[in-house]
Amino acid sequence: MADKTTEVRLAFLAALENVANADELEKLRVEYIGKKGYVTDLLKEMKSLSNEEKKTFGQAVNVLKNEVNEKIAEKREDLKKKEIELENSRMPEFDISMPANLERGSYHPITLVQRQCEEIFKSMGFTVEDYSEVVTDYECFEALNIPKDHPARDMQDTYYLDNGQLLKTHTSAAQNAIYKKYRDQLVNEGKPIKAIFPGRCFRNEATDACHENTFFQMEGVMVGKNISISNLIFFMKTMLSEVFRKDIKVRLRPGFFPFVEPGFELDISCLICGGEGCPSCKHSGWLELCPCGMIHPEVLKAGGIDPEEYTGFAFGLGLTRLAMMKYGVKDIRDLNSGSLKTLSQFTDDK
Ligand code: FA5
Repeated sequence: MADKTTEVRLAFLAALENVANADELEKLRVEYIGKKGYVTDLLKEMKSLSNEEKKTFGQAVNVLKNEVNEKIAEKREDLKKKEIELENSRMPEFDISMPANLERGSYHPITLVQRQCEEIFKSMGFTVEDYSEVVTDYECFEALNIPKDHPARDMQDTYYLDNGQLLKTHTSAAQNAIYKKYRDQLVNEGKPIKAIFPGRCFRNEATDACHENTFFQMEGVMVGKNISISNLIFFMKTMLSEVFRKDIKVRLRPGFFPFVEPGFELDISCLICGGEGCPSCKHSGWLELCPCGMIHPEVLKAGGIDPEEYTGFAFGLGLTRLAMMKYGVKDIRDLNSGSLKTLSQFTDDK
């Protein structure tokens, strides 16, 4: 009987060596430890054994079952790592001196990261919302706890239209409308609000390697009962590890925004210089990427949501900066240049 266990074990180890992907691994798992698997079948043979033999044989089969489980888990991790390495090696190296590839069109790198982020959040149950670029003062500031004379307005100067409307300075301008759109579902059906809204933003400010007057952000909000900072950190971590598919250094520090309390700045170690300091990160080694925090009660109230009953988090991801970091683009202005030399290099990525 002991021979049989050894036989099954050796056959399993040999088959495991040849497994090339997750589907094959799952097949092997079922073949060995599924209901009708070889290891499970061994137990059926116990009937013919004496009590003493049953004990030793049962133990041996259990040891084998545990080993098969462990080896399958190890292989799963291994395959995942290899898949990520392969994906990273396929990522286009950004090199502005390369000649333009005019044979085919290509997606803009910001579109690529935006779509990737959308997929990540959709898989976690978030809806993707669209919002206008021209908004009212109420949407962009007042509904976000920034009254007319608030000094925080100085941080976000923008372009105004004759009718008093303005080009939105941040995707947070859509928050109020999103709360109003989904509050009935939240209150009547107990369904948490989980939404992201990517969009173009505008600021009247001097440009440099990491600042543009026109750039993209992606806002995300989650509102429900007992939503806490842990939920916020979980979603931020998941998003970054899925986008970069490698270990990156992040830091969370306190940050002030009138529409969150408490508020944080989430920075990532600059991937252009490896954290040494360069023009892309204003020589600090860190890049401000995704401010976030717990939604201020006044903001929830303005959206028709009772802050005594519901809480939520919000974040404002700098999508353009994310594209810079992901593709190694040193100067943000290259992304708005319309230069085919720059943009055609992303043809091969989906
Ligand atoms: C805001 O815009 C807040 N609305 C973010 C927020 C949302 C905070 C929800 C809390 C809760 P900030 O001005 O820091 O914050 O911009 C957010 C991100 O947008 C920055 O970290 C950066 O990645 C990007 N960003 C801001 N200004 C520019 C710019 N001029 N050029 C390129 N990216 C920019």
